Amino acid sequence: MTATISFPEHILEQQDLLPELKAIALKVKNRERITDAEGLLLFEKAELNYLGALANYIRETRHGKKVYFNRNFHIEPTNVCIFTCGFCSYSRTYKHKEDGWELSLQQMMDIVKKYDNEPVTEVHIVGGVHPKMNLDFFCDLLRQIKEHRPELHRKGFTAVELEYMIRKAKLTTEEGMAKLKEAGLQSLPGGGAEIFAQEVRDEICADKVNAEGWLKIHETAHQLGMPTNATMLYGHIETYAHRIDHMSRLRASQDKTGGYNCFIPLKFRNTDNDMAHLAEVSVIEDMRLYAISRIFMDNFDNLKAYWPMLGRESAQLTLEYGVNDLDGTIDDTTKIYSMAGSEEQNPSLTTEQLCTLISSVGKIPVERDTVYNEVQVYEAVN
Ligand code: V47
Ligand code: SF4
Repeated sequence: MTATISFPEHILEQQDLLPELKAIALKVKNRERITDAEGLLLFEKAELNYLGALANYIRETRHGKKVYFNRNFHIEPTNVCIFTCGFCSYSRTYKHKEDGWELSLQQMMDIVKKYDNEPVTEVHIVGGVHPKMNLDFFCDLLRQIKEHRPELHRKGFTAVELEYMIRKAKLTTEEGMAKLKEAGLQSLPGGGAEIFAQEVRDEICADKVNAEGWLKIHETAHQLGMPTNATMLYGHIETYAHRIDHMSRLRASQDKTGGYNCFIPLKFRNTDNDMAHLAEVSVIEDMRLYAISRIFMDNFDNLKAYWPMLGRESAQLTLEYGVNDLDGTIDDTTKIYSMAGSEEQNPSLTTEQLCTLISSVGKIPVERDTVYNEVQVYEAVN
């Protein structure tokens, strides 16, 4: 969608604006891509009001006042995990599996059936990497969900879970992904990307799939016709240069395949994990990051703020900094953020509450499906 939006000329008229920042603003005005060095400069030198004006301009030229959300629910098959990411508050090792949960197929189908009369359009399946839950088990789950409710979109498994289950099944990435697709998988969530730079991964998630492996899984999904999301875990030990490197690799991957639906920056939360000694970044840093993501990731149409993790008020604020998607009206079916210290202990918003959150800041709530087809526009909610 292209609305007629005027460029915020006042930015260019600021007396004390650095010439390099003026050049970036002109690039945005002319719809030109900014370089990695310019992205870095934004992190180092740009003020919030400058970033917000540019990001909001881009957002409005693409989406007008529309803000998307989705009606979905989560299945978290297990929090038992063979990996030991330092930021994870959610997983339990196999040795301590009695402290965690392991759902059977029947229990997961009971969750699906709980939503039988609800107008949800998506199930999001994500969890730990359990050594005994294998590819065939998840193919059975996908088949059963598809058989029970064929129109419910099945989005599932991070590249970390997928890489492990496919390797264990002794299949190539292409074979494994094709098998999952055949069983009913339709798209992938964006988790597991963290920060791509290996020196950061060595410190925060040394033992799981690396950047190349993550990108390979996603690009293979795209080749098979399955869209995916992409995340970035920010606000821990990474530098601004690491963030730009991460976003730049995703931007290049999107140039190659065009298969990413959206970019989702995830704010590191520091409760009950091995990185709890790190302070969380400020709300201003959050907003700067969202705005820079909108400016830098020029080939990602959708920028998502995941409200169960950010908190609903910060998520609402991101709508002025380039964000056009607030994920879902999810029930309290995800534990990943409440266990990591998000203020959202039981993340749940009704459609009405989510619409009010969006319309109270002058935006138009639009329910979307997983692949961003509009389901319903809520023009009149206040
Ligand atoms: O990869 C784990 C993150 C991700 C913490 O695609 C943490 O629609 C902050 O990717 N603080 C998994 N973040 C969840 C995920 C996701 C969530 C919602 C929507 C979608 C989507 C994807 O959660 C992990 C990691 O980056 N995470 N622990 C933490 N303490
Ligand atoms: Fe396991 Fe994912 Fe937690 Fe890492 S973030 S320990 S892969 S559940």
